[in-house]
Amino acid sequence: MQDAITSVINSADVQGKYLDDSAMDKLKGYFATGSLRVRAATAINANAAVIVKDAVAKSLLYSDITRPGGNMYTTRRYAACIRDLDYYLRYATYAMLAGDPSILDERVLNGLKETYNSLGVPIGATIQAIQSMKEVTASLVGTDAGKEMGVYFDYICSGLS
Ligand SMILES: CCC1=C(C)/C(=C/C2=NC(=C\c3[nH]c(/C=C4\NC(=O)[C@H](C)[C@H]4CC)c(C)c3CCC(=O)O)/C(CCC(=O)O)=C2C)NC1=O
Repeated sequence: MQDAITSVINSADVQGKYLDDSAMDKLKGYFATGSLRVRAATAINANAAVIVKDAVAKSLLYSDITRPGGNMYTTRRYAACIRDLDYYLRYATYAMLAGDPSILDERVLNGLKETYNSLGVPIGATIQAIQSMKEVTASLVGTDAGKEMGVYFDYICSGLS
């Protein structure tokens, strides 16, 4: 896993150079948003279950997916779906704190699409639910932090599609 600091330093080190202006600007941007990130993560941690529940209500509930024949039908599969959404929220929050998406590649997206396809988990509906979490999260944490979280929710969606 990388973060905004290690990724800037690693790429300077590969070239054997001190940090240049653009590298310093990246670091400045990251440090300047530090308290924004911590405040957003605190709000998300305290409201994770509500964020997932509201996102499900907005996107999946009362659709064919929760009826017989749908992939969320039966409490076991419903629970697996809720658990997956909670993974996406938690890992997107880690990535937002780190300011870097690499943790998503390593711990969430690796092999996920293949798993979903082999189990018949609908990817389009999953993406809709993640987009709903993005909206619900933005309304909780405010526009700036919401945009930053949006980067990582979108990253998961493009990794799935
Ligand atoms: C932390 C990294 C990580 C991820 C991401 C993860 C995902 C993941 N989701 C799974 C299943 C599943 N995922 C879903 C999800 C859904 N079905 C729908 O219709 C909805 C659209 C959607 C929720 C948004 C369902 C229903 C299953 C169970 C499928 C089955 O067994 O038939 C499985 C198969 C094994 C299991 O059931 O636990 C994995 C590995 N596991 C991990 O360790």
